[in-house]
Amino acid sequence: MKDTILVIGSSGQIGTELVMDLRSLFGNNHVIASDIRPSISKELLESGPFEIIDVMDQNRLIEVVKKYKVTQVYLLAALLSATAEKNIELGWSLNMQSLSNVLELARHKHIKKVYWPSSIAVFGPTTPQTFTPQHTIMDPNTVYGISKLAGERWCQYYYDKFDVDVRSLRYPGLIGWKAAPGGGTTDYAVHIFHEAIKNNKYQSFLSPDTTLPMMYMNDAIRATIEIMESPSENVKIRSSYNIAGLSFNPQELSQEIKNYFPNFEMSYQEDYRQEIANSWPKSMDDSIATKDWNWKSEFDLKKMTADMIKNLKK
Ligand code: AKB
Repeated sequence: MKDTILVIGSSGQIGTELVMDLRSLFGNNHVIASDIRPSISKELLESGPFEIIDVMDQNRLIEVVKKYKVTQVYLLAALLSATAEKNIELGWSLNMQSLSNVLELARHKHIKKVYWPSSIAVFGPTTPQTFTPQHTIMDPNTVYGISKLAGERWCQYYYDKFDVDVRSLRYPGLIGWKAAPGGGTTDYAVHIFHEAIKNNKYQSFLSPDTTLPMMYMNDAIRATIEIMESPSENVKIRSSYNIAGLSFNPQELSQEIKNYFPNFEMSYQEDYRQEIANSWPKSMDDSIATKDWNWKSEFDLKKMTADMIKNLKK
């Protein structure tokens, strides 16, 4: 039997792209998009099923899973780092309850497989910041990071105790042109492209030398589908895998953009997000993902910038 996939949080930055790629692999009617708000992507709404779901409502989740005979869930709904710092109770409850609801669906055999994203935010100020290892100190000091670390432990727990087939990646900052990011500390790396094209200038809320791990969306979607499609025995880590793409700071990104817009002006005005960024790694060691399921990123700064500008200009 062919798998049927439910993507929860499909109107966001990752979901918008992931749904379309999954639909081309599994067939349009085998990938159900869902979100608490409608998608702004016409392509997504017209190419296959879409359901309004509040992920906190377990009965509604079960109803949709039964309606479409869903076998896999990709849970993307979450409050990201910057937004969660502004609303700590909602950040904690949404990020934890949504995961718990989906893991429970799997424990009670309504579904067979779960994808849930973690983040580089699981690391904290005393984690080694360069080439951060898979297994190291984890002392997150943001609500988002704390919820992601707790979520990783829950994933491992459900795998160990109930044999739930859950898979996860620690996403770095994600950069794509199809949909806007929503409330993260790494969002500047998307906004800068839009502003460069529209206004030829950008004010960064992170300092020029704030290096963070980042990844182009094409790589992130490929990594997500690759880990979900890997044979179960290759997925040896059931908390979450480090994955690496590229690392850069606002100054380096603005230099690269200047190759396309020579008069581009960059200014800097740090805000509360600087402190969040300061607590995160600068680069990641993803050698275990490479060893276990053959992960390798393809986009460097030059290739990513060229692709972003080409597509946004259209
Ligand atoms: C954020 O900035 O909150 C996210 C993340 C790194 O998980 N992009």
